Amino acid sequence: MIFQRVLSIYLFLPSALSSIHSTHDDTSIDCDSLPSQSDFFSSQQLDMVCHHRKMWMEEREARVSIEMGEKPTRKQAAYLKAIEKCTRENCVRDGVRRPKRAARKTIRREVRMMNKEERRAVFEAMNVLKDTEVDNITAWDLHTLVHYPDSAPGAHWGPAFLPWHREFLRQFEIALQKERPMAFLPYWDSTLDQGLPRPADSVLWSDELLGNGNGYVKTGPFKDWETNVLMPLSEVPVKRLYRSTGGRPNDRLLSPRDIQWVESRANYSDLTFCHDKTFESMHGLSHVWVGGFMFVIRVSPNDPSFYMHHAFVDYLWERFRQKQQSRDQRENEYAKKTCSKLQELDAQMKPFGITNRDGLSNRYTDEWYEYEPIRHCSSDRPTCDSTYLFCDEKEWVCRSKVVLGGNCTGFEGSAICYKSTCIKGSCRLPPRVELAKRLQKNPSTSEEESTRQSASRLARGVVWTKTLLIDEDGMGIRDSLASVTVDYGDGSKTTVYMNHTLEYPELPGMVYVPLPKVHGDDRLNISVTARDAYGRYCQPQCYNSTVERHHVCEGILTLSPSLAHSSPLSFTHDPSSRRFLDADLSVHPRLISVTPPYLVFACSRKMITSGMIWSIANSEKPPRNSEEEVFIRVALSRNDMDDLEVESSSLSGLHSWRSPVAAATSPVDPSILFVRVPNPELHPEGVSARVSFLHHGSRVGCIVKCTNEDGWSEECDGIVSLHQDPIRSAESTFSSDFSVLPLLGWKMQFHPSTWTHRVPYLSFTC
Ligand SMILES: *[C@@H]1O[C@H](CO)[C@@H](O)[C@H](O)[C@H]1NC(C)=O
Ligand SMILES: *[C@@H]1O[C@H](CO)[C@@H](O)[C@H](O)[C@H]1NC(C)=O
Ligand SMILES: *[C@@H]1O[C@H](CO)[C@@H](O)[C@H](O)[C@H]1NC(C)=O
Ligand SMILES: *[C@@H]1O[C@H](CO)[C@@H](O)[C@H](O)[C@H]1NC(C)=O
Ligand SMILES: *[C@@H]1O[C@H](CO)[C@@H](O)[C@H](O)[C@H]1NC(C)=O
Ligand SMILES: *[C@@H]1O[C@H](CO)[C@@H](O)[C@H](O)[C@H]1NC(C)=O
Ligand SMILES: [Cu+2]
Repeated sequence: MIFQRVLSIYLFLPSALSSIHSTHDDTSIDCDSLPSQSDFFSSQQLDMVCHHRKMWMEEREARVSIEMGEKPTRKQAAYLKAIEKCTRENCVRDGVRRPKRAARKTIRREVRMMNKEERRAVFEAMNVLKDTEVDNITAWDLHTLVHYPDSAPGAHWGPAFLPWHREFLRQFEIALQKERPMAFLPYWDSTLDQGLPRPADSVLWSDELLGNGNGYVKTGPFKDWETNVLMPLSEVPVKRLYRSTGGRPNDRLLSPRDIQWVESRANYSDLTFCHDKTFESMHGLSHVWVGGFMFVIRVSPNDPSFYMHHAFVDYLWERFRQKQQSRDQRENEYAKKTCSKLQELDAQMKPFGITNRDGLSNRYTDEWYEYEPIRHCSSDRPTCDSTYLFCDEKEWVCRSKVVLGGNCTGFEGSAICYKSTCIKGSCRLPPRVELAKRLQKNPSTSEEESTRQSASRLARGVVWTKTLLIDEDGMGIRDSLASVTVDYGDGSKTTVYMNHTLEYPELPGMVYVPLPKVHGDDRLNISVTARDAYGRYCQPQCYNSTVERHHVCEGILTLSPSLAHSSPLSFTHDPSSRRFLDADLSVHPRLISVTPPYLVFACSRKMITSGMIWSIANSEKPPRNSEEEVFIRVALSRNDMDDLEVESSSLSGLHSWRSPVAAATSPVDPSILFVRVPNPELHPEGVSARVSFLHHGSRVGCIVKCTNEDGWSEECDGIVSLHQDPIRSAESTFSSDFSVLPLLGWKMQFHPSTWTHRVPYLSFTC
């Protein structure tokens, strides 16, 4: 079989683009008139597929590749052309043919079936492509660019979808093999994950395989991969690999039933889009399930899981070919209805120099590559061939293992847990090992000790900020193995652990984080990361005060004394006041509120919204105060009078209190006194007290001012009224907690330079 060469047409050349507009006979898409019934999809899923299709068509019209540079440079075009040429010649290195016949054919294995060397070769090759720049664009990104709709207008939504991606994948595989001859394209059989209690807990999304799936990819072989395009549909600019595996409740992966359907189609027409929406739409499920870059067709090859998922789709197509078609049919049978001219059998497979028909060639799997099937287990052989898989003896199938901390409900007693054991529905370490771990982290890494460890870094002083770790159910984590690590950027790090002894207004899940004090023009970037009790990556979210919401961020804090250059987080140098960070103590005790810290961590595999974060804070209510007495603040400026005493007496005559002024003065502010009065919580009718000053037993005449709610002050008689109902209380800040008193009146939310202070109701000048 001879490949037709269509000459001189390559990526983004005007000639390639000009034909688009005459061939889009299929772009008016009405997502409201979809077939309502489908054996496979819910109506939401059908709707989603339709909108993806629409988006892709619109992007094709808009020629979005301009965001990556309008035209490939000569060098970039040459790179891609060389790969394509090499693909036809099945070469390993430029012009070098594979040495032995036996070594010519590539075996594609499931990603969990690779051995250590293969994993290393594949992941290294992928990283080389990511690190190799061709005129300022990485080789990896050039492949992604080929997948853009204006480059590949016929790659989706029609019968050419399968052959186009077959060719695209093989070119990519050649690119890998040029870097590491042993490499191949692994496939991701998502049916291995689909039957798990929670597929996002699969070991696939762990350090050893594809890295974490919750948010920025910060673990595994692709961690911190940069993309040269912003992630679409994101509220915040994301330019690194990003996922949200299983983040939305209605998404699913491919099921054995889907596979059966594919394998049982009578002919190619029945498999492809125009006659049946199922296969191409089905493949979209995994895209959407992974989320992030995978969510949008155009940019999905940014995520290596794209290639592995598509290799599975290609494998399923091959299974259909082997089962339902003769050799001749495989190369010639095509869809009767082609949806668009670009999808026709003999149309050019843009941007490649071959036709769609060439993509049906038997050569791909006769000569170039084949798929190694997964051997499922049986009662005779109740094992699977990978440490990442286990045998589900209820159904005699192999499934993916689940990571430590993952959900294994219903699989107790099986080998479902990777390097751990299924205990009460979750993968845990054996109790003895876990206990040892808990003991081991203490005391060498307790807060005090670890702070001392990075003493050099923190020599100039420590400030404390709060952070919050949120679990699967949107609640604060309480496990003392959960930790936060601060990287000071100079090689020193501190790890602090969760302390589950909490006192209001400390939120459950809260951890204090030590940060270096900054002075003058200092500006420091500090990276903060968190792990849950099982060591799993937690995705940081930062508060944006403009939109008053938390958004995904990279967990980098910029510290500076000036607000303009600082992350707007609250901090204090005083360990005894850090408890009140993010609290508003300028209001009536019943109205005291806590905001979530600037930096929080979603350790969940589900989406954690800003609303959920705020509801954790809002659900914490101040405890009711049942002490007999409370303190109010009184401001006093005096003209050198020693031996002054302060007195308060309730108007009901039942209570009176007297103290030397010196003993009642605030330790931090000499102009403030703390004066004892009855607790209004215990007196529903309210409390009124007169405050006055005495010198050697006789009352001193002072000028008294009363400052009301909105800051207006006027002369008054020194009587203050307190009430449990905030609107009936003249003085609204009072407490019986000694540790709060110096902070009473302060609203300690966000950056300290924006904290506000409320003056006491009573001010005396004596
Ligand atoms: C690559 O980027 C550098 C710096 O932005 C620029 O000077 C150079 O012209 C670019 N090269 C090409 C081929 O675009
Ligand atoms: C684990 O998954 C099962 C089934 O999906 C679910 O009912 C259960 O609530 C999950 N357990 C936990 C701890 O999330
Ligand atoms: C494909 O198979 C279906 C169902 O068996 C049949 O109705 C249809 O005519 C076939 N199409 C072609 C092109 O053979
Ligand atoms: C945990 O917090 C409590 C109350 O704030 C404190 O007394 C205790 O020392 C803390 N424990 C550790 C290990 O830091
Ligand atoms: C800190 O990060 C900001 C924003 O990412 C960056 O603009 C700045 O240059 C960094 N500063 C230092 C000292 O690294
Ligand atoms: C906060 O959100 C606004 C509006 O989306 C955005 O313009 C701004 O850049 C964001 N600020 C930060 C620090 O991310
Ligand atoms: Cu695609």
